[in-house]
Amino acid sequence: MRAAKAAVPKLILVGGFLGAGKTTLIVRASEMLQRQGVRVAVITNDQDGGLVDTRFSEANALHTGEVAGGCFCCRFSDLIDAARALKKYDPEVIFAEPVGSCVDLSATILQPLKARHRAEYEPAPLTVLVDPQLAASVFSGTADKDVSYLFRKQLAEADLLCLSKTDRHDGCPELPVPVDFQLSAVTGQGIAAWLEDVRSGKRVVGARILDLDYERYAEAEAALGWVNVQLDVVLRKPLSPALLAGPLIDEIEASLSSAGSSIAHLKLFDRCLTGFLKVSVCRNGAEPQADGDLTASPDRRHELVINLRAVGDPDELLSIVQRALSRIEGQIVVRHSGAFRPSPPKPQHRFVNSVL
Ligand SMILES: Nc1nc2c(ncn2[C@@H]2O[C@H](COP(=O)(O)OP(=O)(O)O)[C@@H](O)[C@H]2O)c(=O)[nH]1
Ligand SMILES: [Mg+2]
Repeated sequence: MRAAKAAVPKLILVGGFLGAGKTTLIVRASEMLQRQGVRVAVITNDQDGGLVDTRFSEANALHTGEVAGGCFCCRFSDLIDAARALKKYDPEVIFAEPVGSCVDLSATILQPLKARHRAEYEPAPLTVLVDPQLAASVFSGTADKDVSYLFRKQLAEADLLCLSKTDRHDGCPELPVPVDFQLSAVTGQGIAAWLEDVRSGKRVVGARILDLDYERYAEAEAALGWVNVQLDVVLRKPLSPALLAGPLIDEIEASLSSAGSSIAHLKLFDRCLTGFLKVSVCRNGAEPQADGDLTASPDRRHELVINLRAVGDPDELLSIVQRALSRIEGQIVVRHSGAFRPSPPKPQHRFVNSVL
């Protein structure tokens, strides 16, 4: 008699453009699963270190691994290592969030997982999350051309297409592909149904493989400037995270807008002993949205992480961030500072056909 096959963790990749709501959805979905007794872990990803997403996931008490310094496709073996490092928590579900400018995840992540790692992980269908406002600007022709290119490619390879932030929008924008779920991480709408579907094993995983021109893809990614900064701050006078992070994000947003730099995602994480807060803006002129503890008491010591992705020169973007930081009254120790354009993607593996 054959021994029953041990259950392996479900690896759920949640893709979608910068600011679509991937981290927020993962945190909310993780809370829902944990309430049902399901063990969950998260893997974040970025081209650089100093990640808001990692700190936010950890602050929400989730077991969190990180692949930093390159996207999952270029660092596939780091993704596997990160998943293995999480095994000590015996997760039943691992959410993995690829870099928001990444495409070709089916060919470079899902197929290699199916072909080589099925005994360890069960990949779920590729979820692509879509911000309705970005979708509307792409399909009305008003979005940046490189952003539109990446966005359309992401849409084209989705196994499951989900619309995010439905609490803020009435109805569904016209999309060239059908929407599977309409989700809100604020009200929880649609999340249970999405989780049931994505965990069911009923859908083909990585059913679509893109026909992708890597030069054009590299050019579109390189149009974006990337800034990651991580600091320890000791304020002269105590402030709550809301009163430190709020004015900072307002000032950075205003400077980017007056410099004519189109924001893809500007996010700021602030943690002190009294609480934590993430504030973020996904387009110029938008009101910052906050997740975390808005009522935390003032404190002098803060850990600040700022991640900015915007169309523009990375050094100019970094100066804008530094100018805003220079107005903080207190001592600052810089733990990490990076400003660059993403380098051309060179996937470790690339399958041209879907693996059965
Ligand atoms: N109103 C609303 N805002 C959301 C929702 N999901 C995410 N957001 C906001 O959208 C911004 C970007 O979310 P985030 O999860 O960081 O996006 P990511 O870059 O795709 O991981 C944050 O300010 C979130 O608060 C949602 O369902 N409703
Ligand atoms: Mg994120």
